[in-house]
Amino acid sequence: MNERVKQILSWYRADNPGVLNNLARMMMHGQLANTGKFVILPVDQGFEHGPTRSFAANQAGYDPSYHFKLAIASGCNAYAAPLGFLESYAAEFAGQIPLILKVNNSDSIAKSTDPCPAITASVKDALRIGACAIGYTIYPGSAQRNSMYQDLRALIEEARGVGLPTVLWAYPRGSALSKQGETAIDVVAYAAHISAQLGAHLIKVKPPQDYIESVEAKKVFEKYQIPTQTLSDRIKHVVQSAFSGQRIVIFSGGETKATEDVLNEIRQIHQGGGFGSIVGRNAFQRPQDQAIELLQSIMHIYRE
Ligand code: FBP
Repeated sequence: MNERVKQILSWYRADNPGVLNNLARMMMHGQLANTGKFVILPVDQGFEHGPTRSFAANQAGYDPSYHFKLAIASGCNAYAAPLGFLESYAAEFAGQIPLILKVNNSDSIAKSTDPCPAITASVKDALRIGACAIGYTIYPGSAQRNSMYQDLRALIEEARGVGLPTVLWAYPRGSALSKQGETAIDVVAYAAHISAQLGAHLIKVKPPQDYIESVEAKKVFEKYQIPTQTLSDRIKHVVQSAFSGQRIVIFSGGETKATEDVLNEIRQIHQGGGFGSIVGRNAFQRPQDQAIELLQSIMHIYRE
């Protein structure tokens, strides 16, 4: 284990050896092993957006085994999904890829202005399938955010008690925010900070835009001339907001786009000090060979 991985683990010194071991398991796996960088495959979009929107583009993706194979073949650090997908093939692929069990999820059939995901799996399920972490989504900005934070507090306590770290999807949305505000730099940085305060071990946010939602925050950005023009500037601010870079912050891929657009974004995330990416649709909606090639090009950038 190299010094960088040891340094990252040292930031989690309040945690027990089980949590540290599971963080190390993810950091020592796949093409980015021993770099302190992450590329994770998340496949909860079937639940979140529906199967047709998620898998019609590459119909192999309807099969849960496909995503295990994709994460393994491309050399990801981990594969994250809801209980159904994971438990159906966890035994077959045991020991081949670290798993992150998403323990809450929300569907988009009932559109809600103030969403609140349901708890859909337990810490016990995570242990039973051999997962190395639980995953949980919060929606800062939703009128229901406090119940998400409170449920999370109990889950983190339970997961930590049995040596499992928590990966937090921090996606600002809800009636307190404009649509643009969901990815505003001030809001994303704030969400990353709340996540760190709540005890998240890995924090996942969307790449922020050059837009400031809050009038009060705008004054401060201006007063201290905090740069927000380039994506790498904004990534830097988000990473700093999560305990001065002492929490692992990774960035999501978003809707499927051209390969060069994905790679340009990754270069800027890397330049800004991001710890990696969690790329779903841009991977599994491409044919398998192209998906592996793209994921490996992303890993190549993070290794530079
Ligand atoms: P993508 O790379 O496909 O954007 O996946 C990242 C992710 O966080 C998924 O885990 C999740 O299903 C999706 O984004 C949610 O996106 P949104 O809430 O914006 O619909």
